[in-house]
Amino acid sequence: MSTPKTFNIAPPMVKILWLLGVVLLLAKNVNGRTRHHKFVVKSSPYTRLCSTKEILTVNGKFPGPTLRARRGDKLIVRVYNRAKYNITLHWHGVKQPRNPWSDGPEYVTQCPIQPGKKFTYKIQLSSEEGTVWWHAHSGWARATVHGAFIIYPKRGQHYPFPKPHAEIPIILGEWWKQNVMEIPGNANVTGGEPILSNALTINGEPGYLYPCSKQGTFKLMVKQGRRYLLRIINAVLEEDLFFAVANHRLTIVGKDGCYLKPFKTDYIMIATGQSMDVLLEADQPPSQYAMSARAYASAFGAGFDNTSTASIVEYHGKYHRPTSPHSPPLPPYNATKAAADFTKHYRTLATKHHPANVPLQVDTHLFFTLSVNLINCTRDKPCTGPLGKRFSASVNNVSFVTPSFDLLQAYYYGIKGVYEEDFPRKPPYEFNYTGERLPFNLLTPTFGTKVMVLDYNASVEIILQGTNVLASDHHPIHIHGYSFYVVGWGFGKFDPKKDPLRYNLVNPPEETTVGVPNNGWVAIRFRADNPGVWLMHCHLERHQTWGMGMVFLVKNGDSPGSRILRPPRHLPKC
Ligand SMILES: *[C@@H]1O[C@H](CO)[C@@H](O)[C@H](O)[C@H]1NC(C)=O
Ligand SMILES: *[C@@H]1O[C@H](CO)[C@@H](O)[C@H](O)[C@H]1NC(C)=O
Ligand SMILES: *[C@@H]1O[C@H](CO)[C@@H](O)[C@H](O)[C@H]1NC(C)=O
Ligand SMILES: *[C@@H]1O[C@H](CO)[C@@H](O)[C@H](O)[C@H]1NC(C)=O
Ligand SMILES: *[C@@H]1O[C@H](CO)[C@@H](O)[C@H](O)[C@H]1NC(C)=O
Ligand SMILES: *[C@@H]1O[C@H](CO)[C@@H](O)[C@H](O)[C@H]1NC(C)=O
Ligand SMILES: *[C@@H]1O[C@H](CO)[C@@H](O)[C@H](O)[C@H]1NC(C)=O
Ligand SMILES: *[C@@H]1O[C@H](CO)[C@@H](O)[C@H](O)[C@H]1NC(C)=O
Ligand SMILES: [Cu+2]
Repeated sequence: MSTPKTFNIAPPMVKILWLLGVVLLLAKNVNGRTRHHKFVVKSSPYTRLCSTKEILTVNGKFPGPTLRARRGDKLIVRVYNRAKYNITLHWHGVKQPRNPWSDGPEYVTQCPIQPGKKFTYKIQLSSEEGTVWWHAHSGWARATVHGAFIIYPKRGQHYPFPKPHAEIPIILGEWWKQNVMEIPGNANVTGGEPILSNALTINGEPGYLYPCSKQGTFKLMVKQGRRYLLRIINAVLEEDLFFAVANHRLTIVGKDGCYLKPFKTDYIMIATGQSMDVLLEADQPPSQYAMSARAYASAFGAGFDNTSTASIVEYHGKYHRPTSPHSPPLPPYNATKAAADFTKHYRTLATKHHPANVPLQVDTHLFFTLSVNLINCTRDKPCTGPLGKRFSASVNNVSFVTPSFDLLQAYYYGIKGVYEEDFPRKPPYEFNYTGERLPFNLLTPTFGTKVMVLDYNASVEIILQGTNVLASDHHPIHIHGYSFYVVGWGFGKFDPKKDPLRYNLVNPPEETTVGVPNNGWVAIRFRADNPGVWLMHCHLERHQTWGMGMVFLVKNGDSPGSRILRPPRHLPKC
């Protein structure tokens, strides 16, 4: 500093460095930070319900590690498969603009990572904010290979709701005493229902209502007068869930990585695949209160896990602990009305900072029926499904056949014979979709690996129509690569004349997994501005396994910024 030399050189250098700093800072603000993670998929022992099993984990944890990022950040996740099963990972609720290569569903966007191999996922966040999650998208591995993915507002930005004192991921899961990886194969031999789980879990713990499981029950310690943000994820394979905290009202502020207009409720219905941001005010007399979940299972005659999981919200302080925590009343398992009474409150914020960009003009009208089907058994013995038949499921009467080579590479490299482009825009026959005693000849679907081609930037409306073909059910439908606005819903058969008149085009909720009501329909809208190959499927694992899925192939646009990115090097091989 004192020598003339330094004195002469320092000011311009400082200026340059300062400018460089500003430029870097700006670049950082625009592009977000890049965060690196290492995920090792392996087998780990798990002891609950008086029995020990090996389960698949990431980094030895169940649930797996929580990812944290800010809006617009990029995450690089290196995945090492040290398990004996094929694995892929999916970032549920993340749009992956122009980059289906890192989306994850096996044989749709990639070949699986085989045992001993590795693959690096690049996750570019865009408009997501709130809670999303990640899970395996291969076989039934997602039962234990999953975790929370929390996306905070950009630096300097705030939540559009009162600041919580603390934030707690609440991951609702499911556990089988049997090796879950063998369940779909075993069920496919008989053609019947897959075996039911033995427990539901909260943050990996079945909780004190199950035998030998009291120890380890998840406990949330709270201070009276404080506010907590629960980031609730339904990672269960086979059940939609009712969830409540005894004596406490909950305020819903977000869903699927999009904010909602806050509303209060005594319970929530969270479908499998969904995530919710929920405020809990610790405003009750100090005590222990159960936080509990059980199935919402609306299909007539179908089996479901009829157990309840519970954890504890415990107030700090000196007081007499009750012998057992207060327990919340939860709606009965078949309470479709209670489910609808909850979901009907969803509205997006539609503010300057969180606008609702609902497509008002539609150029691509699609109508998709969702059915559970039966097919003839080809074994010597009758199958164990209804009427001695084999279960199947379909969208527009097409049961999705998973190929043995991924659709994305087939598309990108022009490999013929992997898929067909004739997925129907509407069902082959119009019938009284939700009627009773439908004719038997509607039961059998057709089979195929069919995609629906969409033009880049098409303005799409899809009516998702549940049917009563074998039995009606509530279907949580998830679309990869997109979020969409749920502009309408109802029970019964969609009426194209009357129902659109009641659409909410002002502040409909923006979702990535929508519950199609039992024997009902939803209308969703989105702009097809993300080129690539994107799966749409029911998130009830058995329905997906039976074929309730289809694939969108969204074409490239004209500008370089509207084409899919080049494939990464070292894609897994089939
Ligand atoms: C399920 O069983 C059917 C009939 O036996 C067979 O054609 C099909 O390949 C099996 N699917 C799987 C995924 O094992
Ligand atoms: C569910 O379990 C309860 C007892 O916990 C029982 O009363 C009820 O009948 C069961 N319901 C079904 C549909 O299995
Ligand atoms: C729910 O199931 C019970 C029997 O378990 C039945 O009495 C009731 O009618 C059902 N409710 C609905 C809405 O289906
Ligand atoms: C299924 O089996 C029934 C009874 O054996 C037969 O009448 C029917 O034609 C079969 N359907 C198909 C699609 O093969
Ligand atoms: C369709 O099914 C519903 C429910 O069973 C029934 O009320 C209605 O009359 C049926 N409509 C026609 C046209 O058959
Ligand atoms: C589905 O397609 C099969 C085969 O063409 C047909 O028999 C059946 O009636 C169709 N079902 C519906 C619901 O369209
Ligand atoms: C997509 O369509 C909208 C509405 O027509 C238009 O405003 C927008 O410029 C289009 N975007 C691209 C990239 O073509
Ligand atoms: C794992 O993936 C490879 C490549 O696609 C495939 O050949 C193999 O059958 C898969 N293994 C299992 C158990 O599905
Ligand atoms: Cu379903």
